[in-house]
Amino acid sequence: MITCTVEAVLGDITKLSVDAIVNAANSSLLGGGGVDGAIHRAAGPELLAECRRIAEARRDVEGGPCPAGEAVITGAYKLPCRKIIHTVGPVWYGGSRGEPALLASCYRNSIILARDSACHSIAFPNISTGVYGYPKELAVAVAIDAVMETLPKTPSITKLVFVCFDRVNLDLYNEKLGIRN
Ligand code: AR6
Repeated sequence: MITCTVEAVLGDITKLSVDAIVNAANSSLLGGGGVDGAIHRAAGPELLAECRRIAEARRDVEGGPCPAGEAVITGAYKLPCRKIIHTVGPVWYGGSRGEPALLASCYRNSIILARDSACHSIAFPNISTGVYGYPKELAVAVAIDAVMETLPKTPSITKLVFVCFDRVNLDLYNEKLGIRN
């Protein structure tokens, strides 16, 4: 049974006052464009300093510091949320390189990390659907399925938000979540 509210909203994830927001990072953990750039700009330079320390500590991880599908957690500094979970989505190569399983891992591992860090609410961007080129419609299905499979194991998570940056993604999420507007 799922005791968690799951909803999709249109907006900028850096503005949310949830316990944890998720960043669509790259495996260096050292920032980039898209939502990653927006989060680092809004959080301030201390975020990059913490990411550097984590990356240094994980430099021997194969495919690291943070391989696709994995997640790490940091403070949120100037953001209104408490924590930032940095996960690395797969680059879309056409779907034959394990992209769906890696994308599902991002959602699963982020939720588990949130639970283990006493976060009760979590907000996700549409991981991999920007620079990494994952087709939006396919990514929505993977994201919602992964979340619905994980939430029964994490009852302390009571609110999960999919933050869409564009109307196309919002409509896809609402359709799959069964909400019409
Ligand atoms: N709030 C919510 N969603 C956003 C925001 C925002 N402020 N800004 C962009 N998006 P992307 P990826 C949406 O490219 O595909 C970075 O350089 C955007 O419209 O940010 O996983 C990293 O360092 C899209 O729907 O992430 C990596 O190198 C979604 O966020 C690489 O991009 C994801 O787009 C990761 O690529």
